[in-house]
Amino acid sequence: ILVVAVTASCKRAKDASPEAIAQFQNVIPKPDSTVLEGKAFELTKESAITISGADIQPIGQYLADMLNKGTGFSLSLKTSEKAPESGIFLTTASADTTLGNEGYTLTITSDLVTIAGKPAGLFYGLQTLRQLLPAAIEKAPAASAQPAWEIATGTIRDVPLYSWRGSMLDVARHFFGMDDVKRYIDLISYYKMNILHLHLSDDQGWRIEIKSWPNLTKHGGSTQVGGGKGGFFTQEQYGELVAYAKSRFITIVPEIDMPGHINSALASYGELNGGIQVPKEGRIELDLSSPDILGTKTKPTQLYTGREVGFSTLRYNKEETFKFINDVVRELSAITPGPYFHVGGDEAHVTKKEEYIQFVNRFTEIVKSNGKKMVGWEEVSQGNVDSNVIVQHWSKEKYALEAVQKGSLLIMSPANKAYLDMQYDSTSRIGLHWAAYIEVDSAYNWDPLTYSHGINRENVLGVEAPLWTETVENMNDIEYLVFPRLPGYAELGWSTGEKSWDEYKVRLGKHAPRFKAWDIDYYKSAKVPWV
Ligand code: TNX
Repeated sequence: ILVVAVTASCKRAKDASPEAIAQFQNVIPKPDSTVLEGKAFELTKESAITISGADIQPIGQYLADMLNKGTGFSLSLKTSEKAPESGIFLTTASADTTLGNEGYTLTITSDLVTIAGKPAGLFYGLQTLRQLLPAAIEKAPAASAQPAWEIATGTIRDVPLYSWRGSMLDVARHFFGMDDVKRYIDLISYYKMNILHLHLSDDQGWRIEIKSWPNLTKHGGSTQVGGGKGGFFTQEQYGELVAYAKSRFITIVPEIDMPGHINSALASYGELNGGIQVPKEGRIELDLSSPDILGTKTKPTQLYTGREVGFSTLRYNKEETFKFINDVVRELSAITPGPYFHVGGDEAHVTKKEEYIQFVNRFTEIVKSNGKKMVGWEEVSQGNVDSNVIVQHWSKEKYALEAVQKGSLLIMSPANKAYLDMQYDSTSRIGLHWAAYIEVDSAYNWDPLTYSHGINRENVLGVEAPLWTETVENMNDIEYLVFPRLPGYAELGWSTGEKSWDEYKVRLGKHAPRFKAWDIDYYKSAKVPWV
C-alpha cells in the first residue's frame, strides 16, 4: 500500500504553463462552459489515439493527421469501447443526452483527453482541442521539434446556438478552383461552421456542369468579372468538393440564381432570354460566327464581365424555360447529398412582379419534386413560401417579416453586418461599401435574433456570412476580407450567452499566430490587440 501511495505521489501532475492556461481562455467560438483545472496533460510520441468504434475512424484519422503534421510524431489509431488509461480518447458513448448531434464534452486530465459526442460533436471537440494546443501545432515542425505538447487540464461542455452556421462563396463573379474552395472549407471548419453555400451562377459566369445543357459551362463559364478566363466545376469535381466538405461536417448548399442574375445562361441559350439588354460596359460583343452560339434558336445575349446587378431575367412565357430549370435542379440535386437547394431569387429587377411570384412558386414545386428543401434570398417571401422554404434575409425587414408570417425559417445575412465583401473602411484595398463599411467590431457587434424586429428565436435557423467576389480575384483577396471577420460570425452562430466585443477582441488577437501559421493574409485591424 505504501509503494502504491509513493508511486501515485511521484506521478502527481505538474501545473500547466501560463501559455497552456491562456489557450484555454482563447477558444473561438467561445464554448458554452469551460472549467479550467490548470494541471498539465502532455502529448508525446507515445500518446495513442483511441476511438470507440470503426464508425468514427475518419474523425480519428483527421485528428491523427493534424497532430502528426504539427508535431512530427507518428501517432496511430486504436479501437476500444473502453476508455484507455492515457492518450486521447474519442467516444460516441456519452452519458450527456443534451448534447444533440453537434455538442461535445472535452475532458482533460493529466493522463487522458476524452472527447465525447455524436460524430459531428467529436469533430467540433477536436477543433477545440486544436485551439488548446500552441499555435505551432498548425505548422510542420522545425528541426528542433518539441518532444511534448502541453494542454491545461479542465472540462469543456459545448453545444451550438444555431444549426445553420455558414459562409457563402461566390465562385461566379470570379471563379475559384478546387484548391481554393478546399482551403476555404478548411478555414471555416476550424471555427465550427457547418454550411458552405456556393453561389454557382450569376450574370458573369456559370460554374457547374449541367450535362443536358452543355453550353452553360462551355460558353457561359468562359469568362468572369474583368474578362478573365473564368472556369467551372465538372460534376465529378463538385462531388469531390461535397465529399471534402462532408469529411469536415460541412454541408454544401448549391445556389443557381434565378430568375435574375442569369445572363451567363441567356448568353449560352438564347431561347431562355426574357428580353434584356446587357449593360454596354463590360459586355463582350457577339461573334455570330462562333460555334458556341450557333444552334441556339433565339439570339443569345452577350457575355458580361462588368459588375452591375439586376439587368437579366429568364423568359417566363415559355415551357422551355421550366424544362431548363427542372433539368438544372435535377442534375445538381442528384450530386448534392445535402438537403438544400438555393434558387437565388434576389434582385430580379427586370422580371415583372407577377411573373416573379409565379417563378418562385414554380421553383418551390420543382425543388420539392427533386427532393430538396428550397432556400432563397429574402425576395422569395413574396411567393407562396411556407415552412418548407428557408429565407435568407439580407436587406429589407419587410421581406423577413413576410417570410416569418408565412412560416419560413430565416438565415440572417444582413448586408450591413454580415457581408464579407464590404470594405473595412474607406482605405480597404478591395471590397464594396454600398451597404456599409464593416470594421471587425461592427461585424461582431450585432445579434442575429434582435437585428430585425418581430422575430423570435424559433424563426431563426442561423447565421451566414456571404463573400461576393466582384472585387475578389484570388485566394489572398479572399483571406483579406474573410479574416479576421469570419471567426466573429462563427461565434455569433455558435456561442450562447452575452457577447462583449471588449472580451472577444482579446481572444481574436490571440489567434494571430494561428492565422500566420496558415499563411493567411489577414487584415490587421487597429481595433484588435494582436499578439
Ligand atoms: C447584392 S445580396 C447582391 C449580389 C452582389 C452583392 C454585392 C444579394 C442577394 N445580391 O448580387 O454581389 O450585393 O455586395
